[in-house]
Amino acid sequence: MNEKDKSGFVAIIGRPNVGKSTLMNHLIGQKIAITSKKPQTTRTKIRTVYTCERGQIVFLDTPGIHKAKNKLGEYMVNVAEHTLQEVDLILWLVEPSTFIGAGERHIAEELKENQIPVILVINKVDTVKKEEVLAFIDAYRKIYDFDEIIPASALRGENTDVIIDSIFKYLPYGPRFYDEDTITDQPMRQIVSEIIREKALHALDEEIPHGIAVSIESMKERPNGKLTDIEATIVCERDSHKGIIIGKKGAMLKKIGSNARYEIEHLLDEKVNLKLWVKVKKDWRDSDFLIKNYGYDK
Ligand code: GDP
Ligand code: K
Ligand code: MG
Repeated sequence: MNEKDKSGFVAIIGRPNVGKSTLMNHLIGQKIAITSKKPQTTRTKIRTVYTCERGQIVFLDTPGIHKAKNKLGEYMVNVAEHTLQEVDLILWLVEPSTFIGAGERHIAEELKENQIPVILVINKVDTVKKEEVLAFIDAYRKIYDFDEIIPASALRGENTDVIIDSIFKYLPYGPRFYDEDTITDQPMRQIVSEIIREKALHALDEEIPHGIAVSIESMKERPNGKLTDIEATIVCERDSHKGIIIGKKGAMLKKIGSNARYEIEHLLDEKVNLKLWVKVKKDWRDSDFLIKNYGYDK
């Protein structure tokens, strides 16, 4: 350890779909958190690690803070609010707009409860005119006394280096928490299940909303170290959904499987034999037991 190393925890918060996972993936340089156009894609707290010569940043990507509609929603809000109490800094992402909704005001009120520094990132500035950005900054200044406000584009990597520089200003001096080549402490099984879920969400488009989960039944590398066998189940809420997920002559499931396999092979850097099943579990989103069973309990 270098005496001048800084290390700390940073929570990324913000409404669903503002680009939290995209930003974290960009900063870490490898795909960990899944992203999609559907809100609430991120259900669990994902911890990723950024290491450089200045020290180490541990990012916690939280599910969005919003009003819960069911048990899964409640669980996601809990994770988000919990995270805020255990970090050195909060990175709050918003859309480029002068309209500040009830959701944003709710987050601002939550943040006033503690002393943790807050950096506001106005993301997706690639979608607006440069001269508009000052107005967004002014609007947000009125609801909270931010330590910094940074306009950025997570998708294009614009100003993301400024975000890293600013984060280090607020981290305490201290040793690193993880090895320098660690990028996540999320178990590989969980990452694999998130990849399958992402591919399913993409392939199914708008047909099936949030009612799917993926459980990994087994994941085992063959003794030759060149192939991993994975068996996974996609869980949905209705028989009709099961039909859609399987598709005509199994075409949909095949597409989900081959897209997922391609990405998992890339991640594991070896061949993958992926077997997918589909199961119906009615109302799993309202069952504490099933939510825990599918790995959403931390
Ligand atoms: P999260 O729910 O906050 O984690 O949001 P995601 O990272 O899943 O992103 C939601 C959508 O916004 C995805 O389609 C992203 O590609 C898109 N997105 C994220 N960042 C940017 C950005 O800087 N510019 C633009 N144009 N799109 C973005
Ligand atoms: K999303
Ligand atoms: Mg996300």
